[in-house]
Amino acid sequence: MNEAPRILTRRRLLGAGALGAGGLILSGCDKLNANPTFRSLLLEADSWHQGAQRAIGGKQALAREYAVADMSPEFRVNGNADPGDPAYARHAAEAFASWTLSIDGLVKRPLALPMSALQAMPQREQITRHDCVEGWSAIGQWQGPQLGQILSLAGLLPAARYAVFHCADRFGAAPYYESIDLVDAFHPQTILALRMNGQPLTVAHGAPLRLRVERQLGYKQAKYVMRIELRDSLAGLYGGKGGYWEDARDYQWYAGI
Ligand SMILES: Nc1nc2c(c(=O)[nH]1)N[C@H]1C(S)=C(S)[C@@H](COP(=O)(O)O)O[C@H]1N2
Ligand SMILES: [Mo]
Repeated sequence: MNEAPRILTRRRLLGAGALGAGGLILSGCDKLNANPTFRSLLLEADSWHQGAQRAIGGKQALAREYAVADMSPEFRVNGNADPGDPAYARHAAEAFASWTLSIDGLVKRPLALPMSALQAMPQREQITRHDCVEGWSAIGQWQGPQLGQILSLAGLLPAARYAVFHCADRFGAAPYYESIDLVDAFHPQTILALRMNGQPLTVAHGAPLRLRVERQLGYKQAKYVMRIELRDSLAGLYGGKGGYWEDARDYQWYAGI
């Protein structure tokens, strides 16, 4: 795994058959699984071990999706509203044109995905309710590629059990991070949202991309995701509890709603 990450361009993705012409927008739970290119990508992906596949069967219940009319007129900003980091600020100033998302750790092919590649992948759109433990909720629309298809491109090694999201922001000295297991990572509603309510994600809501893992609470919805690391264990990473709030305040790691 000392291999340099591959930059996946739109052309390369098209060559790999990962994308339909022009990319496609999907909504509704299993359209993506019914999509032949996506299915063959998943089936061909040697990323996947049988144990995990079995574990996923029956664990794919969907979070409720809402109609456009249900969308909240205002969606609160919570936690950090800007990473305030110079490298991040430079990327934000150029609309993340030279920024890449890193996928590394227990993968066969470490990747560096530019925005153009993420935007060219099949997109899932979903209107869901975000529930914060601080006692507020908001219904918003999210759009982006499914995390599962990105992990399939990287190819998981058999030991991979968790996806860790490393964020650009911190609280004091502690970086914000979060993690989920592979059941949630390959859940159809788990996306890396590039857009919110029909617009590119703003800095306050987590630009250039944030995790949406819809069956869990607000603090799992990591903003400012810079790097996704595949690990066999959460031990030895920061406080060892799998997330910033889990370490700092003993919040539950599995924040099921
Ligand atoms: N990187 C990062 N992600 C984060 C947070 C944060 O401070 N930093 N706050 C979390 C919490 S507690 C909530 S409720 C939501 C808030 O998302 P919003 O600002 O888009 O409403 O983001 C979550 N993800
Ligand atoms: Mo929250």
